[in-house]
Amino acid sequence: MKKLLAAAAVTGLLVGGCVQEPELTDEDYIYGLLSSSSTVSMSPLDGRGEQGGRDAGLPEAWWRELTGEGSFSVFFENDPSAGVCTVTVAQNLDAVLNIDVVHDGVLDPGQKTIADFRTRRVIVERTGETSGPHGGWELVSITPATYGLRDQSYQEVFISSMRLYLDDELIWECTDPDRFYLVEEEIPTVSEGDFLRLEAEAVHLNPLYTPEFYVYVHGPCPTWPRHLMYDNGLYGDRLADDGVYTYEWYAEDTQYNHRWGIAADVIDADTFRDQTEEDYDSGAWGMPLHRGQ
Ligand SMILES: [Ca+2]
Ligand SMILES: [Ca+2]
Ligand SMILES: [Ca+2]
Repeated sequence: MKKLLAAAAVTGLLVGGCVQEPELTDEDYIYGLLSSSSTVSMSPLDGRGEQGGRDAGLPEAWWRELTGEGSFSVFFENDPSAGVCTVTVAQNLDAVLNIDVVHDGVLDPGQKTIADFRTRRVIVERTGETSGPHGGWELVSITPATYGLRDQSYQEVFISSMRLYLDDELIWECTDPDRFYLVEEEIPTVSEGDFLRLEAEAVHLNPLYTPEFYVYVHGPCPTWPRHLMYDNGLYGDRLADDGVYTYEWYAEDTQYNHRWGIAADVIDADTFRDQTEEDYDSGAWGMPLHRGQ
């Protein structure tokens, strides 16, 4: 049966080359541009991190494992015939949280279900020739990607700010995930070896524990693409207990198959208390980075 299907697919391709191609609409071109763009794509944040960590109360090990990514959806916020269009892109993310809370040197994780939704808004413009790639449509600006639970009524933890410093100079910040950044001029450039500091804040709508949550950075970090951020006045954190979580490091290419980008990721302390309850709660913001020399 599989062979028959494959043969039919090849035949279809051959026939397709002989018939007149249907004319592509602006919507088709924009979908093609956005779905193939590494700037627009949104990482599943499934990179591994250092195990344990310095703080008590953390699992012995945890990582997300992707089980399925929904189709890449685009929602047009206005008619592209004007030549400028704002588009929301969205993708479901199905995964499991592998989590081992028993500190015994034996990796024996439980699993919690992750049903997340990722979204980002973009502005595209028809700046080139309509005969060019993607019908002349180009990506002009993007918002950060926001990650959250598909059932938003259960989400209690959210990232509320991110600031990225290079050599102690602020190179990118966000306090509103609906803010647009020009792709050419406003996406920060990071090279291997750069001295970086990420600061992030988060909120908990219904805190039960102290700490309320844990904050992680995903990016070109040392050895692992994910690290715990600190609000203890150490490891680059400027002020203890001010709600600003910090990680400071020299950029390294440890993202394996992931693109060059950075994210702040908050996980509810309740999620980390055990490895059995279906209580996964997390939110994140992510931005691509330009890769320097
Ligand atoms: Ca264990
Ligand atoms: Ca702090
Ligand atoms: Ca729990």
